[in-house]
Amino acid sequence: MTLSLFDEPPPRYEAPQPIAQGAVLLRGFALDQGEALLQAAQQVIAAAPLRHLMTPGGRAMSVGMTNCGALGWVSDRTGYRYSNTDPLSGQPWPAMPACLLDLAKRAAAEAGFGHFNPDACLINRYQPGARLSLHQDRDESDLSAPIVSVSLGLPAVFLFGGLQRGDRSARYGLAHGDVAVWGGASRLAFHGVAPLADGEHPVLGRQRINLTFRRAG
Ligand code: MD3
Ligand code: FE
Repeated sequence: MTLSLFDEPPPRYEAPQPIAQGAVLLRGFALDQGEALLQAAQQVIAAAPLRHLMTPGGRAMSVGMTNCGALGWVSDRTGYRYSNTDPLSGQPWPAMPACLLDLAKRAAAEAGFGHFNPDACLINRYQPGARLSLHQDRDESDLSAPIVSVSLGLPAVFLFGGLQRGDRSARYGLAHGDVAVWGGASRLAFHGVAPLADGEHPVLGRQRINLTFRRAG
């Protein structure tokens, strides 16, 4: 029998893969809902457009961002914070679509974090070349809650470091449908995303969208 690429079963979710204390990869966990998640994200983006936020240092971020949920992460010359309104419109952020909230809760539970109730979902849009330099997520008031991240579209190289900026970082490929959960001892780990390589995703084209769910308030 000849085995060709075309005979391989399509990728699907199998099992949680622990990568560090409190950090779990759920490869393919969102695959069967990719279309619904994308539609929900597009609805949010239509109401609260992606924008390149200014860092406190005065540079525009290469990643386009927006939010849904009660709180949204924003950055400007005065610093980083969560806001209950979109600074572009002065209006509350769009509500978190039920399919997004549901996926985040199920992923957290699958990774061993029950009772996750996110009030913020940051939507990151990467075009080729966009990157996120090494940082910690520490603007949330409840650091005992994990962060759930969902990757859609082009694959990215995710950098996962330690609790000190100088710690060596490991690299993980994150593909369409992959979900990661970061809590416990990994909650304050430094992390980032390498510049996005160009490519064409069958559904999303030349971009990657990442959704991160947080308990911010
Ligand atoms: C590890 N986003 O929005 S998600 C961010 O792919 C962010 O857009 C990246 O980092 C992205 O802040 C990575 C994965 C992630 C999110 C939060 C973490 C990994 C984390 C918090 C602690 C440790
Ligand atoms: Fe982060």
